[in-house]
Amino acid sequence: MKKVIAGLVVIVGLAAHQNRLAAAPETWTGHIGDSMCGAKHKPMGTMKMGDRECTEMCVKAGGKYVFITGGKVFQIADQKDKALALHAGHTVLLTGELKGDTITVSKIDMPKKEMPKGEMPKMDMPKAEKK
Ligand SMILES: [Cu+2]
Repeated sequence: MKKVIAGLVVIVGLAAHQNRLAAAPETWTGHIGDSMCGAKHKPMGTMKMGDRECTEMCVKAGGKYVFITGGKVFQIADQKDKALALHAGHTVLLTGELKGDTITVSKIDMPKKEMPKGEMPKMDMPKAEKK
């Protein structure tokens, strides 16, 4: 019996070791923010902004997109990923590889259950002509 347990410990230990070596993609739930505000958007004077507006503004002002999960801020390797602008300020499911504190993103998804109706992209309705 002791031998069996010892064997199991070795196998589990090896598996854990291999996991650490392989840079396997992981998926986190968090939100796309900006490097200027970090984990929390600071109110700018009297302006009231949502997370999305704040993230967009900060990035325009020279900030970088970051991924925030569990109060931790991670850098995003590819700043030109169009999904970042699309999901700025949103809660997302982000898949990628983490190295140090930088994530190389492979996929960004919206968690379906958290998609409020108000977040649907607005469509440009043709305006009724005034007569
Ligand atoms: Cu901001």
